[in-house]
Amino acid sequence: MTHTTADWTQRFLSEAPMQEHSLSTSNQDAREAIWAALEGFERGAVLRVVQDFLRDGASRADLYVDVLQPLLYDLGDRWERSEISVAFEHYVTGVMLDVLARWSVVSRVELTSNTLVGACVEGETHTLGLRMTCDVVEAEGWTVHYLGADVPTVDLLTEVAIMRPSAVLLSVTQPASILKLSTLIAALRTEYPELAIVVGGQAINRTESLWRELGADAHATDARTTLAALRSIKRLQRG
Ligand code: B12
Repeated sequence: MTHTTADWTQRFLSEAPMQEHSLSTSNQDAREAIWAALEGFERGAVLRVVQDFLRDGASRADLYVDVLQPLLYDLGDRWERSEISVAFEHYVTGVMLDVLARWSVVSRVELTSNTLVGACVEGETHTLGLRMTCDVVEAEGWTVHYLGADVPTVDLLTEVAIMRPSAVLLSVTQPASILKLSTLIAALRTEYPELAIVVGGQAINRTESLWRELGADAHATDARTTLAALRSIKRLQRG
């Protein structure tokens, strides 16, 4: 059956989100403190809250999934309700990219033989979630090549031949990008049958079986569960 972008959008809207975020008190405190600092344009205060949160024993996956992710979802809801400007959303994005860059650590564990390429599909500029997943996997000893936003399908196909990853992480936030993802997966399957393909992002998260229908090998709803998704793929266990 051939799907159009309108089909995917309609299906996205008819599904309830699969993931609800329950915030523990410390997560909620951190999130509120970060939000207050952002509203006061105090980038340094944001970095200090993050530093304290991690020093108190939280992992980067905790920071990403339990604090920053819900804060960013909330930011989007506020933008949709016209409570904040696009300029303020850009400011928050800039501070978040700074947080990610500062706490992105080189792996403390032994390198595995696995290499990963992470990319947002063509037309998709929401990079923060992909960046978080790539960071968490890299910290577990994978070699990660993060390509970021809006990677043209044809260029990704070329780059896979050069980088020779064992897996790709493909991110889609908007339902309008699912058609591109579907085309990309089909092309990767044809050219690189051994390549493991893991998909994620909000456009995929709403619908339990969508990743299978699209022909991916696995799906993870957030950065914390991405490594488990990769480990579930038998081809990679041999690597
Ligand atoms: C920041 C932001 C932007 C920034 C992005 C900057 C950047 N460098 O990322 C900019 C300004 C570019 C932007 C643009 C747009 N945006 Co915007 N944006 C957001 C916002 C506020 C936050 C996004 C974010 O970082 N979320 C937090 C991350 C951590 O969550 P996540 O992406 O879900 O990632 C987690 C998981 O999904 C998973 N994951 C993600 N990727 C992958 C991949 C793999 C392989 C795996 C395993 C897991 C995985 O792990 C991640 C970490 O746990 C969201 C609100 C929201 N609900 O997210 C709106 C939002 C996504 N944007 C929206 C819209 C409408 C747009 C625009 C169309 C606006 C416009 N008119 O121009 C454009 C689209 C541009 C494009 N072509 O892509 C809508 C999308 C609605 C929809 N259903 O399509 C949202 C939901 C806002 C809203 N409430 O309406 N946006």
